[in-house]
Amino acid sequence: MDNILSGIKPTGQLTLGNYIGAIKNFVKVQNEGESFLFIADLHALTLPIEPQTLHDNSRDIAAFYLAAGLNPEKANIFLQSDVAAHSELAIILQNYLYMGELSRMTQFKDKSAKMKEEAIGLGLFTYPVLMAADIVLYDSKRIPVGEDQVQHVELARDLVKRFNNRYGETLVMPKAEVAKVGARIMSLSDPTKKMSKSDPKGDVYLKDSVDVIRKKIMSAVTDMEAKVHYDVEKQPGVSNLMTIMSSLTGKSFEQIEKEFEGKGYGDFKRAVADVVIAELAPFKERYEQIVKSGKVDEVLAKGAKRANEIASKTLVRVQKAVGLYHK
Ligand code: AQP
Repeated sequence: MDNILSGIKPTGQLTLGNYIGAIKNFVKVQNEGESFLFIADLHALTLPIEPQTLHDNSRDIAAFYLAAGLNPEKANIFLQSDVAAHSELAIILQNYLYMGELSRMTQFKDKSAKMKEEAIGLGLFTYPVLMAADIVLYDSKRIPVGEDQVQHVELARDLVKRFNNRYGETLVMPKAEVAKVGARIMSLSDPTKKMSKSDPKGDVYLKDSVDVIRKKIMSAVTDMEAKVHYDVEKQPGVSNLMTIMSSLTGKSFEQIEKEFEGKGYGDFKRAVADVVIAELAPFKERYEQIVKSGKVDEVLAKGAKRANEIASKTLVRVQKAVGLYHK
């Protein structure tokens, strides 16, 4: 069985996009191999964040992992910063990726677009190097991610090929796994943009109350076509709501179109809100119980112990390959 790896940056509150594009799939695959599902707290430092916020968000994500159904007896849940090998390996691997490649990364271009060059942190630029280290440390072949992270996984694949060509078979080749539906949930207020934690306009947060979720979905941007039809170009808002419904119910776009034939957007949005609330409400209750139980730190410690065991072996393998390790 192949190892599975993925992570989430604790840069803000988790969104419905993070849930559909990532967490829901983590739960699905957790029994299909050993999984390493970490909280990417080092990655969260690539843009300014308050220390307390980073600390609280990190534990919060772990609690949401558990609330979503990740079983800590099977999945290794840990903080990236609890495994020093992530940083050590990144320092080595940065020599096998190039400035040109990193400057072509969409995430870097998007996030640095409005910044003055002098203010762009090096960490934002070298993000994919650390992400490549995250991936290869656990010999993981399967990387379940949303669409926006596929480019980084592709770069990690290039790096593995390059490294293995130079030093012999040392690193395992990873592959991104993207859900057929829901790999890119769009903002409710601007459906041409991705729903993002750091862009609160148009987000549904996993922590939102039932009333807030309903209100946000009822005021989602739609169009003048007045028909529930999947067409990302002409009807991006409606298509996004259909994607949300489809990924949470398993209904196809055709089924949804049929179900709402002749009905208005009000009826459709109410039904989407019902589906989202039905998925998230029980989840929120579990989350609150988990936070109260104080179990999160224990789960993180257990996950870090196992992660360190595997990661340190890979690190030594890489150190030996490049000629660093002499013991
Ligand atoms: N809108 C989305 N639709 C589907 N999947 C998504 N993911 C994020 N947004 C969507 C997936 O969630 C996982 C964790 O993402 P991340 O926290 O590591 O970083 P991100 O991709 O940059 O997510 P955000 O929410 O947009 O964070 P910020 O605002 O801090 O940059 C990944 O698998 C991602 O694909």
